[in-house]
Amino acid sequence: MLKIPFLFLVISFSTMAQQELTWKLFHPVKKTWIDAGTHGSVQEKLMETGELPDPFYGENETLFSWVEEHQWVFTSKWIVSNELFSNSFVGLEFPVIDTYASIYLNDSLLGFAQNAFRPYFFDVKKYLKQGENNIKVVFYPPVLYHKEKYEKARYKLPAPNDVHPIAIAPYSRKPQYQFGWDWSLRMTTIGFLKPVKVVTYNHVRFSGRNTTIRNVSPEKADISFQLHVNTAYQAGKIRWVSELFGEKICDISEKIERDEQIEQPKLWWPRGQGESFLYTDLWKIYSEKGQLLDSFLVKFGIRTSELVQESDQWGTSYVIKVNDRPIFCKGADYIPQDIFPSRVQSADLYKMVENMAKSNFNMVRIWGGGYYPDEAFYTACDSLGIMVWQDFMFACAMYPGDPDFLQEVKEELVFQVPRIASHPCLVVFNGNNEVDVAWKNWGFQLKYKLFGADAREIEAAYTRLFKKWIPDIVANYSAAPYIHTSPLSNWGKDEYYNHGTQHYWGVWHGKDPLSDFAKKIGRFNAEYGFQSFPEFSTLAAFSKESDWDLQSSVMKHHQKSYVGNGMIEKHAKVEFGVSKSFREFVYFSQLTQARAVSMAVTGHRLDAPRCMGTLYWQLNDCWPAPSWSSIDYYGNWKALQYAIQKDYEDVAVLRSIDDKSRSKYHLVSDQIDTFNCEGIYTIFDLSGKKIECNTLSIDVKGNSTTTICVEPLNKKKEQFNHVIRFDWKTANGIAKSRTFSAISSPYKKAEKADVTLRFIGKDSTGTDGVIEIETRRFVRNFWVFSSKIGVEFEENFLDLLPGKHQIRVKSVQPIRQEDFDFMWL
Ligand code: BMA
Repeated sequence: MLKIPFLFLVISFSTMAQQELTWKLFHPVKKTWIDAGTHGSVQEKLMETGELPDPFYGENETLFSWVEEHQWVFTSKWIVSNELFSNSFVGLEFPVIDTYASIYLNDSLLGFAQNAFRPYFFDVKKYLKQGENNIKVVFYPPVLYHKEKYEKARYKLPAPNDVHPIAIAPYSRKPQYQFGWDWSLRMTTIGFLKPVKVVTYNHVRFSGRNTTIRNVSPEKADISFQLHVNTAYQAGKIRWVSELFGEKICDISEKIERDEQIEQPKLWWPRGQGESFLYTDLWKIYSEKGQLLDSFLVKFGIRTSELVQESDQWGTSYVIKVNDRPIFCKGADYIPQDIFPSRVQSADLYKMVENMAKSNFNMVRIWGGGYYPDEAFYTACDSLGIMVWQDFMFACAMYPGDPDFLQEVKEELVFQVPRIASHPCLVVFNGNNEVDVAWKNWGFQLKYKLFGADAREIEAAYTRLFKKWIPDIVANYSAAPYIHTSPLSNWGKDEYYNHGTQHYWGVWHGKDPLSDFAKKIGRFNAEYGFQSFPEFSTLAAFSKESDWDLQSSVMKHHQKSYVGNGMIEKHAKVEFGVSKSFREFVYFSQLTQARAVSMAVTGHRLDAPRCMGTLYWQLNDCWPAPSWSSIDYYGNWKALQYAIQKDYEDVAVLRSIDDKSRSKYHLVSDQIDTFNCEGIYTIFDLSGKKIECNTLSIDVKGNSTTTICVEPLNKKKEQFNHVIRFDWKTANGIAKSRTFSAISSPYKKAEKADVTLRFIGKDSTGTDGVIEIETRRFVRNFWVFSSKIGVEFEENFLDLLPGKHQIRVKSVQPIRQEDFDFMWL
């Protein structure tokens, strides 16, 4: 059992002067110069000039492939004033260089970059002159850079997601999804993904900081704060003034440390378990002569985190404990929010985490084929109480184990581990996504002809990297628990579901029926999911209505999974019948996905404490396309997201289907305290007539399930089409409600004329308002959507009895009644 003490985060108000460089980009084919601003990839620059179109539209992706066949040169003219030159130190800070690049200043080589997962910094004063200076950065696209090595290699490292014939993704410390994935286009971006800064300073430069808790008890927490000084520094002392802890004189060294205590610490808790409390401190750092060198606004949280993997009556547990309390983890897998990382802003990251909190998540898994998110992501998770399971950036391929590669990984992790582990949200690090399971089960040996010494070399590289090198770095730079891979157990045989983490892919990648989502339950389900199509405004953003056909080349192009759209069709047909149009297919696809994942979540929650976690695949998208996401590229919630919001309630009503096909309704709590849950459940026939009303008064124990009722529900024990609504109160007295319909025989469906929709705008801009639906008959899974992108509905996909109903809506742009349309089953 591993325990991690605590963490934290810092916002810096640096007193060092900074300036951003602006770039020109040389077009290697046209031999012309392009204004390239402060940052953004070559591909984005070519889109800005109009040379290349939106890669998301139609099949435009294919027009981008030539870009990675050329070297690209960025230059910047930098006028160095006398004043700037008079500083003792001048540095160049490159937060993200993507990826292989030689960096020159006035023709002197400053260095070579080869890792997009860590920043680069160069002290450059000795190369500078007053007046005009020239910076040149030559980028070598990954395929060009590794081609020779790849072709000469004794064997090819398996990288099944890399769609290029020269599949070099595993050699490259660059986001793996950009080489192609089963939900992503290929776009190997080249350039500076963040602005390059000139930094001047005259004393020490603080390049990072982190915090570790040594011990936590109800009486006190021992905390250690570190400031990193990792470029030229002068001997001497600094005065470190903290608003919380007072002042301290420290010797300057590469890592300046101070140990502090907090009496009766207020703990940080994940959402739903208590307050996600953060301490705030202000640090001011002075030189011996009293000059202010830097200041930091620091927020930190105190908690312990532990991963329990023990033999038990079922097999091997996988339980996350926070502050000694086992937590049932609920959430999803998060992938990069854009194929162009430079486009993702802090506000987008915040919005994504806010979506998680709104949907009652308490955990997110940052999946290993993307990149390490910016501070804004973790800061949002800290404040909204979302636990982070952090993968390191390795996925579904075999990786090298040579010293150069290991050294690069070390440079990356020495930067990333303390940064991420300093946030209270971080609860576990994971070495890779599906590397171990792939080697053991995906037939790599046959496909890539890897036997004997070659196979042994690959296995040794795995052990060296994921079982020795990375865990040593994690232990040196944090106190976080670590697992070498996920899943720890493959899907397939019954016994496999009894051990550790599980990625259940038996429905999508196998032949299992949809109902198996409720049955194949791992001890901690870190991936499982089903694809759907995004809504019409999203489809319209990348295709013409004439492409709205599963056989059109555009729809086929956007479907990146080898399994294909046929799998969606197959299950949608079983669940909802043959769709009469493409639009209906889109709707059915979302309903099928919601049903599939909901069934799984219900199974997982009812199985606690045997099962202690559920993370569905996948939360979001990096471009508009059919995929496993519950929120599409433009932020629209699919049917699944609305279902998850209800399924993940801390005290939820869930429906399961038993062996006799009867519906069972359960009250499920992941709260720690026992409380009396009061409520009612009401049964209506489809005309809206109340048939029965029953009171609920249940002593809900911590982490428990109580079955409320089983079909047939009414006192006469009759089976009939009905709607059942549960209204209950949480421990804090918050009113909750959930409605289900149970349809066992044909009924007269509503026609177009039976349903009217009215939008009542709340204010003059029309960005906020209410949708009023009036229906004369029962409508099932009523879906209202907008032709405009960015409209948020408070609820959707509802079962509505005859009468008037209201749904609150919000939009980023003005909306009118004509923008809305709807459909139902
Ligand atoms: C898992 C993930 C991803 C993939 C998904 C769907 O393997 O880790 O690699 O996109 O399944 O196939």
